[in-house]
Amino acid sequence: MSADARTCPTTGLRIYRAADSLIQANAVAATVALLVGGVAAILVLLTRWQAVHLLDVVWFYRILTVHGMTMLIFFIIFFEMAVLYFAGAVLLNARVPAPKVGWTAFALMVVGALMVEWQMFTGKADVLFTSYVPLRAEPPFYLGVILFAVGALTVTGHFFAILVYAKRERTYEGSWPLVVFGAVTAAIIAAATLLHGAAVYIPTLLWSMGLINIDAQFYRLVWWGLGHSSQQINVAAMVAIWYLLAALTVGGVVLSEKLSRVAFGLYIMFISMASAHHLLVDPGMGPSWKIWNTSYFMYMAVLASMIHGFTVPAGIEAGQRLRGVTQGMFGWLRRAPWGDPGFSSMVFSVVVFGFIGGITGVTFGTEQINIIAHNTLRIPGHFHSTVVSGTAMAFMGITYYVIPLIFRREIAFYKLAQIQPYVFALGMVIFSVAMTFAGTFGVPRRHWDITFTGAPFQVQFSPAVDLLIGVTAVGGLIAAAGGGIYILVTVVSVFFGKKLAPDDSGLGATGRGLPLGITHPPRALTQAEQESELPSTRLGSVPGTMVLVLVFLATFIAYYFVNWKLLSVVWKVG
Ligand code: HEM
Ligand SMILES: [Cu+2]
Repeated sequence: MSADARTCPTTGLRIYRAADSLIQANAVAATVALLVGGVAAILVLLTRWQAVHLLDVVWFYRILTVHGMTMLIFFIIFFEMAVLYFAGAVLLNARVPAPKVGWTAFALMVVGALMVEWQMFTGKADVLFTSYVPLRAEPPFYLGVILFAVGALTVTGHFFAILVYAKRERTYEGSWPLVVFGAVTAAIIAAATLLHGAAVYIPTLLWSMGLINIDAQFYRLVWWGLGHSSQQINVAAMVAIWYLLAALTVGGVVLSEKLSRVAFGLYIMFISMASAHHLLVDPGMGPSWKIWNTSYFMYMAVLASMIHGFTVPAGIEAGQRLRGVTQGMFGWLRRAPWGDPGFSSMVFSVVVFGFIGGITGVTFGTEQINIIAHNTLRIPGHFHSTVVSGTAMAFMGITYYVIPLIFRREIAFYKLAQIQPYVFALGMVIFSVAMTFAGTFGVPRRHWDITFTGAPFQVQFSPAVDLLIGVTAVGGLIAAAGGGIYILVTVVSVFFGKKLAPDDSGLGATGRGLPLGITHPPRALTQAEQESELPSTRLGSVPGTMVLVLVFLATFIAYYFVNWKLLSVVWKVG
């Protein structure tokens, strides 16, 4: 083996130095973004908490713009770039064909992000995350977004090149592992999404320079081709990490490769039409367009998430049972490694994403119900349980494996790391549920002052709203504490953590700052167990998961029904 690669002592994978350092750079950039976006989150939260009302009106919208851009674009996408290098180069033992291209792309993304931050903080881009035309930012804002997107598109292309090289050089046997397949899904959607990005941001740049006109409805349509589809990149990346963490922490099995692959394929085919749920109150689109696009085939993408939401826990249950953890209906859950932050993060990510994010998303995206949810706090309530409790939480979980496996460091403050997922998930659940309820009482999103001081009209919310906003704030602060612990642990581990010896897998070591999946990796399945794996795909052999699925469906039906009921009250029918 050449000197520019090492063999991972834990997984036996061959890892090239360029892959190592590109993953590290992107992960560090993501963490810096998380810190900036997190501070902004606290400021926005303390302003929306009417009892504190921290920022003035200008800075509220400015910092809200910073929060949305820095979290949803910079934090999430930098992390996804690391995931692509990991899934391509590390999991397939492959070389990074053009490290220089990788670094150029990284530089473009950093420069683009800095330009955007600079414009936002100097008050030249108070346009919020969606930058809806005719709200206008200065040209460098749009240029920064474009540079960032070109960098991300380059990494996506590079990822495909890694796949081609890996195949040509036969660095792996058989077909891609499911995690790689998931990353490929994310990358395909990313390519399509980033092209939408070009289609909207290049004209908008020209518009902000005064060169052309842009129609507001055109902007919204194309922008959501970017804005919604990019959420599906996040979902695909998150699901790939679910499978990876399930395998690393408890030896979760893949019940049916085919089913899981088909589910990933459904994302690619049916996601872009779901963008329509952002345009449901727009006057420019007709009712049949709206109903068609937010029903029928859109549910295929929902179906895909529900398939993964079944196969991931079922794979964990089957894996546990095959390894002898067979007690009762839920022994596989009770005896799971709850002290492994990779495991707990993954479980919370699955549960909160499914139960809160998924159910509210399908409900609010229904053409008829949308009218009572649109632009209320129900919307940020919904997406903080998808992209934050789901995707960001999964990213946090995989970090506890990336630190030892890629950065080759022990995890600092391991006890804190172990409670981190609990703090973050608990805070986020309180935050997003309370926010959603406040929205149900009609409280608007993106609103600086819901007491409407000095307004020519009176608006009186239900007295419950004060309480709900207070609970939202407390939940948000708990979540922020969880985010703070994550940043502390990762930064200290990466820069000051105890180095692992090159050949040290941590096997058998105890009491050290490493997750259980590394010190005590799940035992490989024996030949006999592998052969008995087939029958385990029969649904009856995962009874615990079946019960959980039924609870999920019941919750889903109840919430959906209640919302139609609420709608009928608004309409004064029934
Ligand atoms: C502790 C963590 C977080 C807290 C406390 C928090 C809090 C908030 C609050 C209070 C708002 C304003 C809602 C409104 O007034 O309409 C908001 C908006 C938003 N947040 Fe977060 N957030 C957190 C993490 C995140 C993360 C990790 C992401 C993305 C990955 C994210 C993405 C967004 C976006 C996209 C918006 C909407 C911005 C807009 O309306 O333009 N947040 N957040
Ligand atoms: Cu959407």
